[in-house]
Amino acid sequence: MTKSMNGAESLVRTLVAGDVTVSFTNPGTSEMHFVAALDRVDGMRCVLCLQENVATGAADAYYRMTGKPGSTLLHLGPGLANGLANLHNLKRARSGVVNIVGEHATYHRVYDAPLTSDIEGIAGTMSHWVKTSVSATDVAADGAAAITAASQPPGQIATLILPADTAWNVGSGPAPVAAAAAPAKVTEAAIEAAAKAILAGGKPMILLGTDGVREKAAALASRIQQKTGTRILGQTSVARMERGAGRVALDRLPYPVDHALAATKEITHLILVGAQAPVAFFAYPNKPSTLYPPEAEVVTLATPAEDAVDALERLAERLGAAKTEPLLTAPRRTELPKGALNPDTIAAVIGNLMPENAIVVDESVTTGRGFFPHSYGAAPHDWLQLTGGAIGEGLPLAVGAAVACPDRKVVSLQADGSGMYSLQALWTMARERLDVVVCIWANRTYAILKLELANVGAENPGRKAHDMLSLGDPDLDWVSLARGMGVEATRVDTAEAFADVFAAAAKRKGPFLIEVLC
Ligand SMILES: Cc1ncc(C[n+]2csc(CCOP(=O)(O)OP(=O)(O)O)c2C)c(N)n1
Ligand SMILES: [Mg+2]
Repeated sequence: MTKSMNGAESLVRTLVAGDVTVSFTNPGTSEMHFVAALDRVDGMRCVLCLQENVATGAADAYYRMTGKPGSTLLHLGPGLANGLANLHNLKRARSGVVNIVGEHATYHRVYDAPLTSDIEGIAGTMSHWVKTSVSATDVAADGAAAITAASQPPGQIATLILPADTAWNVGSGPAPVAAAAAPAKVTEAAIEAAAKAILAGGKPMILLGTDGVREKAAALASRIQQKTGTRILGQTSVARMERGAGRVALDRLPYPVDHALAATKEITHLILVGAQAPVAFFAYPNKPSTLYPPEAEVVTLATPAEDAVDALERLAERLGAAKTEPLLTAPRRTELPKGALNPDTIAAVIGNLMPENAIVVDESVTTGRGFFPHSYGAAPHDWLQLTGGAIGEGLPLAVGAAVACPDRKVVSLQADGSGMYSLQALWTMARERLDVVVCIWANRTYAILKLELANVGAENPGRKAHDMLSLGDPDLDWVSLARGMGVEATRVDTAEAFADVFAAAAKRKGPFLIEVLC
């Protein structure tokens, strides 16, 4: 007699058939049938993460690098809750993911067992699509609907809640997955409005969001800039930028309010391509919330859900810029620096030694403010950033990028305070032999918050306030933390030593951590 397929296996087969081929997992009892099914089905890579925020952050980078959703496996409400901060970042990156969250068996919920919670309520805060399966025969179809929802442009969070009995009872077998819609094309009216703004005789600026800073879109924007003099800029945080030699040397709107206001001071027309009209991360006494002149006209050429490349192509055509050459950066290596380690010498080392086709994951916070100029002409690379301001995503993003692109070197540029939120990612790097070089900026402080304390106008902060912003006493020992999770590591305190160790780490395969005292 052939055994019939249970709900869990029907779901896993649906996921694989729907091209969801990776699961970042942290399972518990309620997910055991799903775990067993993973074993029976070929084609699903399972990556164990030792904290759920590692799983959700990894799923974010996986989408950014492949353009398709991966999945997570999380344990009831508390497991999902642990992953929420990076789901927030994932949402701000406009990535897609299918979260599978285990739940008590349908008949067990009335007993209010200790792990019972309002999972739909928790999921709803960070999901575009939430469903609890009601029976084993529905699970596969629900999974198929979740994949379609997650793949909706520009990427969505779909959370499927799986009661244990819907996993273990007899299921339907795999369900077909409907294709997601392609990104919509913008209207002719949007092209015309953008063209009018650019030709109005003022000082227009094109602000590029994630889809606008990718190689092809940025080159089109550069053609328009070269033809019309329109300034082009990336928004402050973008999910993925393609940079380096042979590409457009784009800058981003700076994070500090005064710098951002200086960058947009004279703008008369702001043309948005997959970007939001810029606002300050926080309010500060006597400073504006919006980061462009109030009288400037804001025109949306393309929303994040629309096709940015098509929109820029049509706009370039409309402006007679289709054949204008874009301004691409020549290869240029900055000098290798000597002496003390500081943000400038660190940036010079990274720019000079950038591995070819690397994926840079940047959660450098204060140390990284001025990194860009040193790598305009570096070997071509991708640059992933923190998009939602919830620190603790850098190391998980490095895991997801390395899983997505096993043939590329991942360079993780990591502030120390932010790194401590999810350092369990190091263990997954070792377990999966991921090709990541992690550089920790060990300034042993929450440097940014010291600046913010002054910015918000806090009066005479004393010892207690400063203690809340210092990471000393005891100093974190990143070399031991890494070794304790199976990652080789070393510490450097000069620019020469950093360059030597980084160059060697870039050449070898597998995870390596450099604690950079700065
Ligand atoms: C989830 C989350 N918790 C807390 C904060 C507040 N916060 C912003 S920056 C920061 C400290 C960052 O310090 P570090 O990563 O060492 O960067 P540095 O400024 O020293 O370069 C904190 C705690 C946040 N943004 N997100
Ligand atoms: Mg720090």
